Amino acid sequence: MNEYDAQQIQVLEGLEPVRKRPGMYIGTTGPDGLHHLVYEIVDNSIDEALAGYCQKIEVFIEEKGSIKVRDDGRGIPVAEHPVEKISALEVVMTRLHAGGKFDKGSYKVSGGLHGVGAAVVNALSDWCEVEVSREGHTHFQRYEKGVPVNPIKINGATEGEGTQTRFYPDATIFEELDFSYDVLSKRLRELAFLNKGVEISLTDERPGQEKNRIFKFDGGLKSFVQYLNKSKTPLHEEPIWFEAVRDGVTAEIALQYNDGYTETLFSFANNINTREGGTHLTGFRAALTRTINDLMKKSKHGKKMDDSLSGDDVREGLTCVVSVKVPEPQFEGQTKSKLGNSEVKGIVERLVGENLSSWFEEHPRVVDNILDKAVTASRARAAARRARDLTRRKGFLEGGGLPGKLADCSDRNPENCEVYIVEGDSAGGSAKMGRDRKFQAILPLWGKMLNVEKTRLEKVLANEKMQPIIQALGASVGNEFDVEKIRYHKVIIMADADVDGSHIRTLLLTFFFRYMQPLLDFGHVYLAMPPLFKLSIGKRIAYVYDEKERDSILSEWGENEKINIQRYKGLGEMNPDQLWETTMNPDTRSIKQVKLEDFVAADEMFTTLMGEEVPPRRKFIEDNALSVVNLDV
Ligand code: 0RA
Repeated sequence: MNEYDAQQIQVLEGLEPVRKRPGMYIGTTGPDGLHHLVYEIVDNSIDEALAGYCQKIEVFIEEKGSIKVRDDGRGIPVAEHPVEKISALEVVMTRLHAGGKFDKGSYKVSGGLHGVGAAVVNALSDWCEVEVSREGHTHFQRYEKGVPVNPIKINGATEGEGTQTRFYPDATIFEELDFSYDVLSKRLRELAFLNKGVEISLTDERPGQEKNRIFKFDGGLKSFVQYLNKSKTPLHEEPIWFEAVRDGVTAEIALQYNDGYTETLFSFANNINTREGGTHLTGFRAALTRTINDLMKKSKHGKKMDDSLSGDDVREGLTCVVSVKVPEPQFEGQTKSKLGNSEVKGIVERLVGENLSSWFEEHPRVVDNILDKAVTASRARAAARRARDLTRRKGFLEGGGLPGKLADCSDRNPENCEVYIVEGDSAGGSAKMGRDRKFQAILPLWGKMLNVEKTRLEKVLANEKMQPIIQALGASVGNEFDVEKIRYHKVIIMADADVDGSHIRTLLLTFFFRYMQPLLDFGHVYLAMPPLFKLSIGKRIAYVYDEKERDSILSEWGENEKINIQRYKGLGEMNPDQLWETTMNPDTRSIKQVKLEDFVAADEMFTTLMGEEVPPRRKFIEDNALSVVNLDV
């Protein structure tokens, strides 16, 4: 086997380092790290698929919570390793083979741990079992905490080929062992979009939770953007799509405009979501802006437009996925999710320029639609710019001044600080009096709430309700939003526990999602949880947050007629001390952190609830009305 040349046999290390410092290999031992184990195993199968030998990958959450991943690739090699004198399979499972090129002549495309993923999973598993079918037999080995418990067993004849890995994570390493079907499903769907034609299935076999899904997209990224746009109105039926290779870099890109105002752009490098962008994205954006400007100049708009279209103009209403596969990707940035390879920018820029131009040549009608949209966007922007007092805008976007109604805190370290966004002047007043002014700021909202889902950025910037929020956070907005500049690490929405409160929460979350998304990505947004009831007998007092809790306290205290039950209708009913005690004091309050786990699901939800189209909203309400138990009393 030619894989084992001298260079590749270098340092082979055991698995102790992985068990000693799991964080170094999988990031965390929390839920993210747990799910990462599955991705590592699946990545190996994806590589086999990209090499052209595997069509189908099946993932199971087994009855007792273990994971099984099965593929129909060639099977991990089982021949004896010339130096280690054990089978290649055992080397793959039990050694950190530095260099990463151990098992392939070609480079590894999918993300992961450069070929040591299986060994890392094995090291962090209570038990792990691999069964390889190749050369007419199945080859089986079991490991416990990374150590083989038997020599490889060669069993009966088999015709098929493939690899099956089962593992149960080590409870002494992970905080919890509960695999989420939704989390796995989201990533597997994404992998199926990114690797067209590969069938990836997920089956939950846990009692009471049985379900199954199969993902297979022959359209690749074209299917991905159609999926992203499914609750929107596209400007053209067929997404623009192309795939091309240059200097060893493969780029696959799909884009489709819709009639909305937001830009939805996903980028991937070697199947890893590059949330922080990078050179591939820069190259794509440059080429898109240039290509559309070239078309504009040649069009009927050419003579009438004084200025070029800006990047924002040409990306309004754009849904796009950019995926590149790079031989030696370099990941940078805070979360190592920014592609750094400088050569990629030029490569992608040229590929996109050429392919977009020729696609547009063949689709003149689509060009007209896109140009109309971009030119309208550009005019709207220009008009808004003129109408507004520029200096004022500059001041408030860059943290020059603070809004008049903000009661700021005294601490200047954003990590310690929180801002309560409060609807209504009366609740705002109680909150100002009840707070700890060292680290808690209060921003009361007033005026008519804007639904940002139906507006352009310009209108948002001019809105009297939104402006103070942008100003108070001090980190700008939209594409310029810089999460590192925020003045508070906790942004707490405090609204009543009723229908109006829900409406305000939803409007504010829509705003954060569309215009300050990193705020959600980094977990800075919270919901205050004011109590629903106050129960008391004499001096004994309990604040409770839902009906269930109320009933359990009532039965704990005994069915005593003297229990006084007060239902709070709104924040305004509480005096400052009560508000502090129940809702604001970090030692006694409970707050909910809002996190963005699934962009696609969130996007769809906001589009449905807040967007222009009424029928999907009606359907959503009809489908969900029955599960609303306590609307408002
Ligand atoms: C290296 C060489 C060969 C197969 C694989 C790796 C392989 C690894 C994994 C991990 C999960 N599934 C996999 N499928 C295949 C094949 C070498 C040959 O047959 O010549």
